[in-house]
Amino acid sequence: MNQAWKNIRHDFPILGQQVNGKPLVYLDNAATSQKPQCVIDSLSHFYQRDNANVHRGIHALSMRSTFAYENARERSAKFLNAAEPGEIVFTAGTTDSINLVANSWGDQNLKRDDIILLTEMEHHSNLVPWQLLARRTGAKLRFLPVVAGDTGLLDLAQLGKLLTTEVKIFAFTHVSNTLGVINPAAELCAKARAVGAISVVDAAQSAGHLPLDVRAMGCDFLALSGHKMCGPTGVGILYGRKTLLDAMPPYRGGGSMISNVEYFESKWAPAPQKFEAGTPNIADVIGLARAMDYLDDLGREAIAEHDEKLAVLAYGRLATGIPGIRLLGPAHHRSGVISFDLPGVHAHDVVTMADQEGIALRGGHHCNQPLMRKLGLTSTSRASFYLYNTEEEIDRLAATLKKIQGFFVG
Ligand code: 7TS
Repeated sequence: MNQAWKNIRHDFPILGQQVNGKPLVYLDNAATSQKPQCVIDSLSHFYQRDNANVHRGIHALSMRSTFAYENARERSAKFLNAAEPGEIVFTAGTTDSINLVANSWGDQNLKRDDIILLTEMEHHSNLVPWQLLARRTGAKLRFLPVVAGDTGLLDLAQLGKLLTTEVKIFAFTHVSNTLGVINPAAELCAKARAVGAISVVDAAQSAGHLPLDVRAMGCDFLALSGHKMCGPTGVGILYGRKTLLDAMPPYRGGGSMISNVEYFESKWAPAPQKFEAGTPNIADVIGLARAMDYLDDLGREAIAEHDEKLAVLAYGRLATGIPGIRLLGPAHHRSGVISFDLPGVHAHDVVTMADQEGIALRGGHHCNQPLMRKLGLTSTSRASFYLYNTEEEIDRLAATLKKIQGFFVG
């Protein structure tokens, strides 16, 4: 770990507070991460010095904001190792990115009885847009199962049977927001390509946690949200292979996405502008690029190691320290998301009592309702770690869960 890690908690002003009279332990990072001061500063600096609309003015402020916005695109291409900045479309987040692919590529390329292959562990964001596409086109959905039990691993042995030539899209999550499992993205993308399907990777839970290289992964599309990787809310990225983006129709119409407009028809600007209608989220795009610098200064390998170390430690401590607890996901080789069921205690009670101790958890179905049903659950409690969490916080989590169990179950 390099020098940048030394005072890492001081980079996040929000972490210094007390909640319910106790020092805050923020373990809801899978929902959204906290923001370092440098990202907060980049937003206020933009509004204090450079604020102007992009791609239209020739005055100094407009040129500055256009420069910063397009620099952020270059920064994002480097962050993902895309072949060129033109493969980066700025969106409102993962949900928006997936809807863009489903509506644009999906409507143009899918026909009745084609198959959209998903997995049983998809977040509703990577399920409902495909259901809507299937309804519009007559295509069908198919699901790669999760193996029986609680390891959360995909049943890869079924892939050969499910990934047939009728499959046109294989969309899957890189990291599950409920199970914490890391899926073998490169292998899945290669298998999709072998049958002529496009691959769509939901990287909401992996961007900012694991090193990401879209060319090594071999994906056709990849979606991420800025707010889960130390960046602002309301901004995200759709990475798309340039040849695919070039051939796709626009998803939304408006200013900035055209090359020429007549009363009855228009011509589109090239990608990625074709997909960025209207005034974009300029400040937050710039803030997201600052978050990428922050993460790369720490080192994404080091972040992944830190997440996994905490998750494995927490898994072991809860498995041995809390009798009867049901832990989801693998014990090792996992991300920093740990969901659990404490028999006899509703997840909302766990979260409410943990909050009394200053600990922020999430309880519910985590936008994973079909997976919950498959696991025979309606909800779980979830602790999710990120770069500023510590082993002492895991001690507090374990002690608090013990107390909660004692209170409800005796
Ligand atoms: N995909 C996955 C795997 C996610 O975990 C989430 C958000 C999304 C997509 C949607 O991201 P958005 O930024 O467009 O909303 N997951 C969660 C969660 O687990 N708790 O709150 C949000």
